[in-house]
Amino acid sequence: MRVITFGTFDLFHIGHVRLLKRARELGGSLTVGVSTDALNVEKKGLSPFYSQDHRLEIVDSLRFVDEVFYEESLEKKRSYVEFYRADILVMGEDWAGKFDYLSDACSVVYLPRTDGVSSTLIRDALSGEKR
Ligand code: C2G
Repeated sequence: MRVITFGTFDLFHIGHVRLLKRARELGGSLTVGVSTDALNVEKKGLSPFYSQDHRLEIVDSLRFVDEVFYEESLEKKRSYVEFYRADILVMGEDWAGKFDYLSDACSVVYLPRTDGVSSTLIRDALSGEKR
């Protein structure tokens, strides 16, 4: 079974590790779509701290990630699922229900997030800190 998941993976942290590890355990290979800087600006109005090249390289270096690519649009999920021949789409539970419309193309699974950590929390904590 081939698994696909998507994310920004900015300020890479333990929640990202656990999500990707659990996603990989659902199948025999894991493909990860790393959202581009432009997609983040467009959808969240926020430029990631790490560039897309660095985010992609970090995710690609993990032993439980087999393949990476740039996710350029949220609306292209179906074509990514088809192109990478994914059997299972994994998303964090913050997206629960949002991708059920793809269940004719693959299984759609939402995994629980890790509590107490996020890129936003790290960003906010560091921006308030004195050097
Ligand atoms: N995650 C987690 N626990 C956390 C933080 C994040 O399990 N404490 C998971 C998210 O649920 C997601 C993945 O890690 O599955 C990547 O998180 P983000 O970088 O925040 O990505 P996101 O903004 O959800 O993805 O098509 C979706 C887009 O690419 C955006």
